[in-house]
Amino acid sequence: STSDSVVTLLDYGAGNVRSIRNALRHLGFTIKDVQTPGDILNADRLIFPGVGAFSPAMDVLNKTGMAEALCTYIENDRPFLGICLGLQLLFESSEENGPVKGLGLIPGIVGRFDSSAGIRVPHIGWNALQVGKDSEILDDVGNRHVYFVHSYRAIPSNENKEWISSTCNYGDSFISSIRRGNVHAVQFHPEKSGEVGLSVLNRFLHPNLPATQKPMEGKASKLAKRVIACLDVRSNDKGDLVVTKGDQYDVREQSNENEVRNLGKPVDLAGQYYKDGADEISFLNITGFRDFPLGDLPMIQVLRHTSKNVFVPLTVGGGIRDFTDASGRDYSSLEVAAEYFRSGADKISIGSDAVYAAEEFVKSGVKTGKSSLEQISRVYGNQAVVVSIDPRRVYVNHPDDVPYKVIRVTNPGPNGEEYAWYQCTVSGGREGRPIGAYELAKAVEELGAGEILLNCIDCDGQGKGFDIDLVKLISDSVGIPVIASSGAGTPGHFSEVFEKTNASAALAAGIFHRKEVPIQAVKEHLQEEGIEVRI
Ligand code: 1PR
Repeated sequence: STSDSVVTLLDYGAGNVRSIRNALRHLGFTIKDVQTPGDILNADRLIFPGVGAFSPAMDVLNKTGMAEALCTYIENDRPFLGICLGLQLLFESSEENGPVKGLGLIPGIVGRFDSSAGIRVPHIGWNALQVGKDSEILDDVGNRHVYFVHSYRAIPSNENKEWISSTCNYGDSFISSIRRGNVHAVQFHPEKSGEVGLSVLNRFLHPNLPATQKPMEGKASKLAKRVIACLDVRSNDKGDLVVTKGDQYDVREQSNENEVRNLGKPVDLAGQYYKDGADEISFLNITGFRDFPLGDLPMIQVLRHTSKNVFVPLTVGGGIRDFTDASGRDYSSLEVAAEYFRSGADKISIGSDAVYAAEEFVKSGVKTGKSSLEQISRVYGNQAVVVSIDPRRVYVNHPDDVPYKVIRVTNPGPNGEEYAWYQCTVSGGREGRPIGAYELAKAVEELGAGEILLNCIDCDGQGKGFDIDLVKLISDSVGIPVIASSGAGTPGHFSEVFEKTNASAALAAGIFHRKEVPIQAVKEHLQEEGIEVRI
């Protein structure tokens, strides 16, 4: 019957569940949305991708009567799959802005990761599981990594141990999945975990699928270092949206025509990088500072199309700020971000606007709560907000020459200068601002950034390696993950940045676009060097 290919989805409207919809469609299922508690009780199989924060989610579930329906459905052992917050809500309570009462089906309290344990919070990225027996939907996972993004987690105890089907190590051991009968829930995102993640969904949707291989028990691992492919996107002079690439941010050819360099089509390249094993894909709308992204719908289209076939995290940046269009209509940065999330982005990245917000904050010491960064982070969580920094190296002779954090550089400047600071810029490097990358990184962490994308204008497109001094400075100064960017030319540059700094991820553009180094070669090199990566 047709109901064999229908899956009921509980989407209470808190954010992006587009990826899960795309993944379910990709697996050949049609989606029936829950409108009433009765739809839950009548479902043949129910997926609950919790989105947003614990407390507002519980409020909605309680107010609509869905909480009770969910409890009944689960107590009746009906096929259920909770994802991320959809796992956490099954527990007794959460410390997230709480304590807040949960559905209370599983004993235990959901608490925050302890960042004093020397780990970065949020837990963002690919980690392996210790899979127990009878996990069923994890049968194809084995040693392979799955994608997590969360700041809160439930921990194993004597009271909940019979629910646990896998655990994961991050600082301590936390519950990465539960299973009892037909009821499953996972802390990771199967819809963002590539082919392995799709297999988890597929096994939930087809419970009697024979094991293709002997189920492997995963072993303890560390969070993998991520390799990210970045697509700088803009319209060329003919008006086509292209992937371009700068040379120290200059994206025009050094020819008479002075054209915008064209390295391919955004959707095609993103699809290719997904197949090649990119752990994440970033789109930067590099003229977003002057073209309003909602007026310029192509970026939204790029996200919509890409997210249909690409099942790893997608970040989009460029032009996220308050804006008044030609007709006088005001848009808030939150609306711009919301549209990006709705179109398939998992994270948004803020450049220029975060610099202004950080300058204000450093000056006044007051969090107004009004900056784009603060607002988007409050609504979508800090794991969804990346701040992209575009610093330029400025050499100085003495550490106290400027009122910014100065470091001793590994390679002296052109006049033998032994020190430098890193000046932040806005508008794609066109304007230097009175704030350093160090001061900015500390400030945006305070204001709610969940991750830093650390570019370096001097190194961009040079292929001579990452700016190790800069990446070390920033990754040692903040507790959120730092993505090293700009300058990758060889696989060795990736191992260098991971061996010498605390970067959590490394991003490259030119070498991938020009097909000089395949992503797989980078991964294999890192693995040979003993660095944990997702293969
Ligand atoms: O200010 O919020 O509108 O955001 C604009 C965004 O666009 C920022 O994230 C900013 O970094 C980016 N951007 C603006 N202009 C450029 C440019 O190149 N002219 N690109 C630009 C950012 C750096 C990386 C590049 C790495 C790796 N470019 O995206 O991919 O440097 O390159 P490589 O591996 O080839 O060395 P807002």
